[in-house]
Formats: sequence, C-alpha cells, structure tokens
Amino acid sequence: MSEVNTGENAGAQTPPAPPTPPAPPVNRGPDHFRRVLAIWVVLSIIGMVASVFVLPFVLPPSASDLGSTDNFTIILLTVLAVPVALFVFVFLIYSLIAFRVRERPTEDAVPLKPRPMLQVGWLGVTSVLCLFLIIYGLFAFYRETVAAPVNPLVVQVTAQQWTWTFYYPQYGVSSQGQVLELPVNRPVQFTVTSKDVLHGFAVRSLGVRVDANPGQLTTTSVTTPNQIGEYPVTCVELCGLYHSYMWSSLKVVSNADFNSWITSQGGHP
Ligand SMILES: [Cu+2]
Repeated sequence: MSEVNTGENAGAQTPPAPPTPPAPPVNRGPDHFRRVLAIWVVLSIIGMVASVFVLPFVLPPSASDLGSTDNFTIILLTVLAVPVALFVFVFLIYSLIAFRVRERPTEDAVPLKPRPMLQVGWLGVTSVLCLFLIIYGLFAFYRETVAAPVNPLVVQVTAQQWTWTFYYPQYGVSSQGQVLELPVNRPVQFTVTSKDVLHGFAVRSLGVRVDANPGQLTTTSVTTPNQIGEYPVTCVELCGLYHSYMWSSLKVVSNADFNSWITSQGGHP
C-alpha cells in the first residue's frame, strides 16, 4: 500500500506529474496486412481441400504401387504448392487493387524499410519445403532401387515407328498383337530400347515412363501391378508422322490367365 521511498529525497514532497494529454487519434486506414493474410488463409484452405478431393477424379487410374506413388505425389505437391502460389498471387492482386494510384504521383514513395524477420521467415519456410521434398524424393528413390522386389518378371520392350514389341525372355515368347500382358501382384521390370528413332515408353497407370533410345537398353524401376484391368501404353516422344497413333494396351490379368496366355503365344509357363 505505502510506497517505499529511499535515498536523499526521502521524505521530501515531490509535485505530482501533470497528466499526459490523450494522444490524438491516428487515422491508420484499414489493416491491409491482416486483411490480405485472412484472404490468403481462406483461399489456401479452399484450394488445398479442393486439391485433395478433385485431383483423384482427374488423375489417370493407378494400377501399381509406383502408379499410386505417382498419384499421391502429384496430390501432395499440389497441396503444398497451393499456399505458396496463392501467397504470391493474393499479395500481388491485393496490392494492385488497394494501393492503386490513379494519377501520376508527384512525390517519391515512402522508402522501403528492411524487415529482417520477413526475410528470415520467407527463407525459413521455403528451406523447410525444399528439405521436405529432398527427403521425400530420397525415400521414394530408396524404395525404387535398394528396396525393390528381387527376381521380377522381365519384359523387353522394343519401339519402332510406330509400334511396340513386347518380348518375355523368361518364357521365350513375344506378344502377338502388340498387347502388353502382365500378371497381377507380380513384380515386373522393363528393359526398353528402340529400333530406329527416339521413342518414349509410358505406362502411366504403372508409374513407368522412360526414353526408348536406339542402340541402348534402359532398365526401368521394378513395379508391381495390383489392379486387374486394361490400361493405355503410349509413346511420349515425338517420333514421326504417326507418333500419336503409337499406342498399345496393357492387360493386367490373374496369374492363371497369364499362364494360359503365355501358352497361347507359344511359350511354356
Ligand atoms: Cu514413338
């Protein structure tokens, strides 16, 4: 309750300080930063939720472990990219509208002040995102290389203008009719080459896409089909006049169906 007053002025009567006059009201205008931040947060949430729910309907169906990883990666990267892209666009568009100067300015603008925390924050967030992508990629790389299933079914793929040939060295047969037939739940690996020009072997549903180079064998990652069905095989490298007709189909079938197909092609299962 009582104030302790020590020192040489102890006991002396000090005049009370005059009351400070109230500060005049400052017209700050709208709080642009909070407003643009709120717009950004709301749009980001809408965009991220929309990506998660809409993309699965847009992406091609996956029929293997690698295909599922492909689709998941696309959804994940889109969800991560939405707030980053919106951060730029929302701030830019808001600034263009809110700080628009209709007439030619006669004075210099207020000089920009350095904001170290803003720069540190921006660098920090982008560094964390990049680090996450590197680690995510390394894990995927590990799964596709070191931890890949051993002893897969091998299919030699030969491209030529404008068709595909599929040879199964373990059975000594080529697919007649240029259809790629694969048994479900059995790991498969493609060795890809070309007879003439550059082609691109792509089975999107299996998560496989690699260049077919003349005079060179390229081996793909091992992938395991996990959905019975029919999927497109396409050429994804402009390879001449009929490039756009250079497509075939992949049939993922049961093990028994695959064995009888091998027999029908002249091989021994
Ligand atoms: Cu081609």
